[in-house]
Amino acid sequence: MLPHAADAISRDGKSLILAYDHGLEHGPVDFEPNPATADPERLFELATHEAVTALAVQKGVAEAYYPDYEDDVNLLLKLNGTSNLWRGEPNSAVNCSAEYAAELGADAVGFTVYGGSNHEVEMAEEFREAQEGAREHDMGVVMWSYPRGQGLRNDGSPEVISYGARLGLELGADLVKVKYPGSAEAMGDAVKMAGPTQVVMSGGTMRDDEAFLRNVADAIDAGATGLAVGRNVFQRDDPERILDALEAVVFQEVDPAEALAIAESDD
Ligand code: FBP
Repeated sequence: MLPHAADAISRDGKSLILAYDHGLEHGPVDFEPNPATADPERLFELATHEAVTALAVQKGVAEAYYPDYEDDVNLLLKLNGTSNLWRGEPNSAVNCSAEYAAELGADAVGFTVYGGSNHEVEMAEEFREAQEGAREHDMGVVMWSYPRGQGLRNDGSPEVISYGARLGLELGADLVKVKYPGSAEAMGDAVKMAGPTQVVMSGGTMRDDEAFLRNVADAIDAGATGLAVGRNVFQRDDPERILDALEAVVFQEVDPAEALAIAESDD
């Protein structure tokens, strides 16, 4: 396999990114199902699970915790973010530079782009600076490509998600994170649109083991190279167990039911 700029946050061409920017993006409500996860240390510990290829966090969390984990965890540093207290048209404040991300030891940077928002133009310009800065420091670039905003009626439609995947390629992301478009076929279309940019599926809201793992397996079958997941791991009572199952589904392409059996036997 040829080297890819996302290799530093992948294994054998696959990625399992543990996303933990929810304290900013959604607020404390996301930690209610499993209160221990409000403590970033719990997530850094989870990120040492061998299934996890990178942990995505914001600057403040990285500054406070990453020095203790830099040997065991690959860092994907988000460079922008917005709180759920913001009620305006979708936008995301740039709160960290690529240069500072490199100083903190990041392997890759993450950046949200809301195509279709009234702020799309400025977000694309800000992405340019992040992307070129990451190139200068040999860091991978992950785009959270979530088209949404005033101009979009159905931001979960397969067409819009394929367009979001394509924005990743056009703007120079190595990996683009898109919502699951509802079927393997639609995911396959998004993967085609992204070309050499790898596509990972966003975890989304909590659902039961089978339903969640089935979406992941379908996405992988369709050519996605993995997932970036938060709530479907850390909101569970036993996050390690679902990581065991995800490891089997993502890296060994094991069927979800068998993966769950493997996870049970590991307990
Ligand atoms: P989840 O797996 O919990 O959805 O996390 C992935 C993620 O992209 C996070 O990085 C981010 O905080 C959140 O979803 C944003 O989702 P949305 O804006 O759709 O609520």
